[in-house]
Amino acid sequence: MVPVASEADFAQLAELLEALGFERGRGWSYDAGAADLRESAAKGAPFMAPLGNLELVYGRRPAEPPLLIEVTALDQIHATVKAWLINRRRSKGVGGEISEPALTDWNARLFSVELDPGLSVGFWQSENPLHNRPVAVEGDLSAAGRRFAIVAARWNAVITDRLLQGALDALLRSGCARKDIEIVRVPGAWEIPSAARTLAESGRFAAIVTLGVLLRGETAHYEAIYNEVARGIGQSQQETGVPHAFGVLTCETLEQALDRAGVKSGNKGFEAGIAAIEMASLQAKLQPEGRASSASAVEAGS
Ligand code: DLZ
Repeated sequence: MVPVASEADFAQLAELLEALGFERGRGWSYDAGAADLRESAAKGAPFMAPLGNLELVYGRRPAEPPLLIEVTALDQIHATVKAWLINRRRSKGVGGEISEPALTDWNARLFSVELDPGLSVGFWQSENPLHNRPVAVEGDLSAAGRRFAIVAARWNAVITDRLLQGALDALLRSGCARKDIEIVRVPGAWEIPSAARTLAESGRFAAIVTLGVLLRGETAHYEAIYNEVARGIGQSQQETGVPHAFGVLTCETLEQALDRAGVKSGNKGFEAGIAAIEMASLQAKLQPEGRASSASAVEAGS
């Protein structure tokens, strides 16, 4: 923690950070000569970033400028700060200098903003795309070269057809070839697990997308059917090792189901398609040999 030189600097930095979208947290302040005999007034203002880290540095000379903020979209931040400085000059008549982003000697690009002589902030972005990324194995969102099966119920077809369109959209736009998608229609949600299991056991698919709609108001034994469908899909996934994306909606009304099938709040079929793509990729990465057994090229015998 380094104290800011003056109250004016404090205000300027706070204004800049707020303009960049930092969320202001609950601060603190006390007056000079407060009961515990502090000599001067002081205040603190936390600014929160969605993702933060703490970096300890040893063996390097102090950074220049000493206040450095690491960002993930340097050029965008540069444009925003530039616009903020122009606006500030117009509205308050105060200046400020901004440098162009330039390479540093630590494999990063950096620009600095001088709000006042002696009050500078630097913004930087690492040139290494893996810098500060948490170490995690993640699936990619590419469906190219993999086979997928979609099992869609015909019951409530006005909605399941929309879910199917959404799932197809996700697969095709992520690079899956149309020939590598098998669509299977079943009478109702009840029949989804057995068809999904047969497809999974065939070993031909990298992932299965399951789509259906159960309406509480119109379905006798709603809970029993839903539990069995969810259990059956989950069991098929666990016992075959093939990822099954769950796109079976459970809604109170037809209107609510339509909203979730693309009318208002996104398309759950699309979301299920994306989940299947990610899980197919992840599954392949988690194999000891790191490759999918259900790639379409392998299937085609090429
Ligand atoms: C019978 C029935 C009912 C009442 N409701 C639904 C529903 O809301 N959504 C759905 O997908 N299927 C429904 N079904 C059909 C059953 O899932 C199943 O297809 C039939 O009972 C035949 O086995």
